[in-house]
Amino acid sequence: MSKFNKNFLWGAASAAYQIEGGWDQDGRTPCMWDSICHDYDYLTDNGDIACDHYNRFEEDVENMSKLGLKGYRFSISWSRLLPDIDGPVNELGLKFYNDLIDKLIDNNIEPVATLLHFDTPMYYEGKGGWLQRDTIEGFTKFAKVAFDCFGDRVKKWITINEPYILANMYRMTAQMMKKDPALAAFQSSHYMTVAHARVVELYRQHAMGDGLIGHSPNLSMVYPENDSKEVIENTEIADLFFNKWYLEPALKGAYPKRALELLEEYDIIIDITQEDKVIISENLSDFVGVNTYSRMIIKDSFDLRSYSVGTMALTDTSRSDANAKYTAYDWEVFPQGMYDILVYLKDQYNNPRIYITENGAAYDDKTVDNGVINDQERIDYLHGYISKMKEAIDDGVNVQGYFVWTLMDNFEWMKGYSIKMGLIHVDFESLERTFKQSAFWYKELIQRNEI
Ligand code: GBH
Repeated sequence: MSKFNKNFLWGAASAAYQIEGGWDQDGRTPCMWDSICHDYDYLTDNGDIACDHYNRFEEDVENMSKLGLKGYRFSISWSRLLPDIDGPVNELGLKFYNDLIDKLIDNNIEPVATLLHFDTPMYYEGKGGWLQRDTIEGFTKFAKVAFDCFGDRVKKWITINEPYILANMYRMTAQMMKKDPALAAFQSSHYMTVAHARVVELYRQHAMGDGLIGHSPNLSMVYPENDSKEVIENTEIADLFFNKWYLEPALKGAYPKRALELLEEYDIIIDITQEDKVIISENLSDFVGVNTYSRMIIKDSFDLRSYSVGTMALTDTSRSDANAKYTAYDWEVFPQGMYDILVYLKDQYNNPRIYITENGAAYDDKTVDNGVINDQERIDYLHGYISKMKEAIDDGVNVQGYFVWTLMDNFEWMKGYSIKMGLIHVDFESLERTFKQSAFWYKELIQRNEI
């Protein structure tokens, strides 16, 4: 048994579009996910109601309190707070987040707010979203409103969640439209990087900017499938574009030189100005939020132009290990990856302050007789990953908190309601919430503060 520091921030995470519902309630206007769900035929599910958290947040905070959470990571819906491109603050949207934050604080739960979790408003997305430089300005204005309204009570801020995943959406759209996918991915990711730095700068200048600010990239340790020279080289390149491209600007103030050289070699010419470079170099994050779930095993072929085609073409998790376990998402359970990515961050980035902002697993939870939801597999997953996180802490990695993905079952993007990752089960007919066994397990872990 091994004890955590007494201030260790145990929490759970969520995102606005995945739980709030109330998609057109009280003046909210559509975000890109309303459009993906309503305007195309890809998906049968949508987030119109989701967990109806917008109307049931009080019950949800009470559940968090029963769980003994010390922190809660949520995201602010940009188009709920600012329904129009240059319009005023939506008073009812503002009230919702004020009430949520106050209720959290009343229950001794620290609010940790994410500004953008995949839900860019349509008033920007319709003009090209993160492929357009204008969006940086708009995002900065939104951040200012959020700091003005909530900065007195929210002292940990995450600018952008998983810019790689968002950039990848522009890549896929470009591909469908027979445009240059690599250009779309790298251009959009660059504008997000600049937006992050601008918002960090703004926060530092803000009267209530006395907390911490960072971003939450999705990170995975990369491993070569064999030790051939080509595979080793590809593994370095995968690391460069999957991890370092998102880490170096925020933690060291510049893109890795080798990455910029490769973009040039592949003739991927993106708009990076001198001013961008200055803003990035002058506004480093206070911490890095780590979203991590599995690992990547890198094989032989690599082409930056088709980089990340299919979700995992470059980053295929191999099934070569017969003993490996997989989640319902088909991702490999690999707790050692948690240890390795944390030690990597310590070694490569001079031991930064770290919060695990997402980690958790999808399983098909079965309900047994007396209403008990026995998700032993999720408990095993969490136990394995948290133990490895602790090992890394004992080896000197500066991890200050851990947030389970996710508080309750919710709208899992392209997978709709078919994928369940919550500590709390949600019946999407009655919207009734039920604690899973993993919730009771997590509660005990927090209480004991040891693994
Ligand atoms: C992140 O998605 C997002 O930030 C979050 O909104 C999302 O709900 C969450 O992760 C879960 O997907 O097989 O259990 O190991 C980013 C892409 C794709 C990452 C699926 C986790 C496998 C989960 N995610 N992946 S698991």
